[in-house]
Amino acid sequence: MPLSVRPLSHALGAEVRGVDLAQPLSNSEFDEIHRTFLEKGILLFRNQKITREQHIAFSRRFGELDNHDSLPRDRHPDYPELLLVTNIPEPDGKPSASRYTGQQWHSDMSFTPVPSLGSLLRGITIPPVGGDTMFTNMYLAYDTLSAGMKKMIEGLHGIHTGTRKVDDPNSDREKEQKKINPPIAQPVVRVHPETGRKALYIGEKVSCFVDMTPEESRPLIDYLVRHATRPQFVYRHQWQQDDIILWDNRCTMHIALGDYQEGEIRHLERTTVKGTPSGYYLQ
Ligand SMILES: O=C(O)CCC(=O)C(=O)O
Repeated sequence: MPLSVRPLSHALGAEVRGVDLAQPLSNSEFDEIHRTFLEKGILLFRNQKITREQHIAFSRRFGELDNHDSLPRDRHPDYPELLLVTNIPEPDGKPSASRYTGQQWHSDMSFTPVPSLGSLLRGITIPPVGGDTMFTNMYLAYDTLSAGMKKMIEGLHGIHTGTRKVDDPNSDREKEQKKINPPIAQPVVRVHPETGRKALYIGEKVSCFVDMTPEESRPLIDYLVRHATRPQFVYRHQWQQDDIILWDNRCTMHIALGDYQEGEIRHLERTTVKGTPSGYYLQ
């Protein structure tokens, strides 16, 4: 079956059909996938019965992979290129360290000096109802701001942290995150290195703007997140087993909704493609 593409929503996303990621892809197939990725921001591949090695090999075609040194508790013990997003308890019976992953609007690795280019998340065990992920288009978010707001945010830098909104702030994981990933500043407007388009770079991991107080920053952070996540900019994904979603972290944000029954297993695995440097540590 030849490769074909179907839009997922008005704002962003496409399903790519006619591709079996267990088989080697030709350069022309990959080029078409890559072009669609840059155009649509997220790609869905359904029904991909692939191994961990094949997941990693396909991801490598997009660039160098992260070994997740900034998230050591969440990576797969045998495959550092794989990040676990799971609520399956640890072998010693403790709750999974990654059970709350992504439950706030964010772009991956924004809390590191080299945020991610893109991520590929594979749905392995999906709850019978819910466990959805939402994605939003940060080009649209930027383009639809007024000229005055664009001018105001042009030189602003947001301070990103690695901590989670939904977690116990005193958990060992959160304490470790604060140590490994000190706050980092990132421009609020970034130019996508491949498309040349400007995208808003904000999210719920931003605590404050550089040279502004938290009180001054908060209303603007809240406004920009609310604006960026307007329903018309969003695609909501209902997972099926063996889905793979690839998203471009340079022009989208996403959130795991956590909308499923406690006790149901939800297990996904993610590779993270390294991006280009844009962040700097604060003195
Ligand atoms: O579990 C999900 O739906 C999304 C996970 C996530 O936010 C991430 O991998 O960055």
